[in-house]
Amino acid sequence: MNKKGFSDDFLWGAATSAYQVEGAAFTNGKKASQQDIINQNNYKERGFATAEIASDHYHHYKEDVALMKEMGFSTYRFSISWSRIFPDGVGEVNEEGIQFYRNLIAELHANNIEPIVTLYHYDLPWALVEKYNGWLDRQVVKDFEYYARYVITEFKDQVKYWTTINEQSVIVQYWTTKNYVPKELQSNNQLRFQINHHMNLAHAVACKLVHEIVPNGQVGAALGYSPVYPLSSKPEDVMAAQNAHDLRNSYYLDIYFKGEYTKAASIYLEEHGLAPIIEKGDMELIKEGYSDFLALNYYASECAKACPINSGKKIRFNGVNYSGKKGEISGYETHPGFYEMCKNPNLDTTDWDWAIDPIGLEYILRDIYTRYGKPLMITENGLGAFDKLTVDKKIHDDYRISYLREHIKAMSRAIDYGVEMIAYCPWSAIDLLSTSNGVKKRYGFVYVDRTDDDPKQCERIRKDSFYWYKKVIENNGREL
Ligand code: BGP
Repeated sequence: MNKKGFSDDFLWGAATSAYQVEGAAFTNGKKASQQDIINQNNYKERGFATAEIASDHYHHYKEDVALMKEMGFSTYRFSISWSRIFPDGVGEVNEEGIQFYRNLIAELHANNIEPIVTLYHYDLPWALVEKYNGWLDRQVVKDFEYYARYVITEFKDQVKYWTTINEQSVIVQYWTTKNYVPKELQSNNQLRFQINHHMNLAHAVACKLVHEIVPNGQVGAALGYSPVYPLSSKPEDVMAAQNAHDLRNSYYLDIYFKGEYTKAASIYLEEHGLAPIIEKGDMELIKEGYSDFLALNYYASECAKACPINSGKKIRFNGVNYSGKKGEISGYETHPGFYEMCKNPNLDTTDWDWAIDPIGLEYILRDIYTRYGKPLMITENGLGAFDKLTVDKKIHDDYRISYLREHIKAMSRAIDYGVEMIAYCPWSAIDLLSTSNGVKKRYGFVYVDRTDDDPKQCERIRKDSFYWYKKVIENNGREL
């Protein structure tokens, strides 16, 4: 086969998100985001680090950009903290807050690193949660527009690539950790899809703003995406996998690229009282906010089997492994009569039960490109692991190298079959706070020396994967 390989302008980099890496949560005018509050609770309940210091990137950004430069990055995907810029969600801009991003973006450009900016990565200003329960209220779309217009205008000449909202599908699944939801509302599953609908409106607004304000701007959502395989070739399992695919994947992609909700998934939601309330004009707005590309966050594939309507099971959404001991996942998403998620017996997993499946990446790139025909970028992909710092200050993370190597190979095979790829940004540039497992679950090329209890000095130490990735970038993915 004719190997195309990575184009000369292919962007190599890595990703982070504001609340997971920056720290300085209450510094220079920034007020709390909902993640500051959620993570304070995580610390109390599970001993996971708070977001207060995280990796202290706010104070180390120059050093961090220098490390990215050393690895040869041509891009860096990060998010902007809304409450650093508008501490109360709307109103007066916090000059010191916006200055941080001016400095960061200038530093990136000075090092020839193209920024890919995410407008929203789980961290809604706490003020808006207090005011009207955040994403539960349609007012949030207006306030998001206020924030997004400011940021997009500010950086219109410095930022070409914008991603709107990080992982709507994951927000629906894990809605009480990605969002602050008052206890009394947590059993109302319809609200998951209502929040998602408000996010679809916000996404469309941001797409329109980029098209209107940024010369040659490119915009798309960053979607958490896993292919769903049937547990067996029994037709009922295959049908269940299709149902899961419709509700977990197409339900988002069809909005971004066709401006409509997937039929079968919508009917299932309506029949179970879970469908969002859609107001007049909403679908027109969603159609107008078209995407130029799709950013994909891929970690694992998923598996589904049939779940008969009379199985006696109840609807449930997520399962989490908090311990990092294989097999301790708390359960699987279940929709009686539609599908039930389950473990794939053919794949090994990470310590947190995420199936390791490079072919799954090739599969989704091929499938999505065939169905929607838009360029794709990877804005997350990586292996969460317990890294060990040796006495001579080394981290021998060969397991991470082998995970990334196989996924880059998979992406390259997809390119050989004609998929248009813009960028590869694995998770994460440096170690940072996990969304659900504290700081001991690490993803970075750079070790940040801290524990859940003790932030120490957050010293940066290059891992073996750092040197490996540097070589990959140097030879543009030809030698892995
Ligand atoms: C994605 C999120 C990231 C990131 C990653 C790893 O869902 O966009 O913010 O954290 O997953 O997940 P975790 O931190 O739970 O291991």
